[in-house]
Amino acid sequence: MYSHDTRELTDTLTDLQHRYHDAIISAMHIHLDEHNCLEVIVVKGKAKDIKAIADRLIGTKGVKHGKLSLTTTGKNLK
Ligand code: NI
Repeated sequence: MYSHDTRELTDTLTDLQHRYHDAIISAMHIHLDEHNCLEVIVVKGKAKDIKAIADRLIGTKGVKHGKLSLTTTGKNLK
């Protein structure tokens, strides 16, 4: 979640998503109110790679809040 009032931040986040286009399957942008935007980004790949992408996006200066949620199709699931 971030404020789109900082144009540079919006550009930075978009640039990052293009950099990781191989892993990013889908992105949804929600205009929460007059200032704040929420982006939900679906990423597929190895956990360590996904964590690195999440850390980079969430760690970008100006991002107010971010959370990584992981799931798996792993063999141990029944
Ligand atoms: Ni928005």
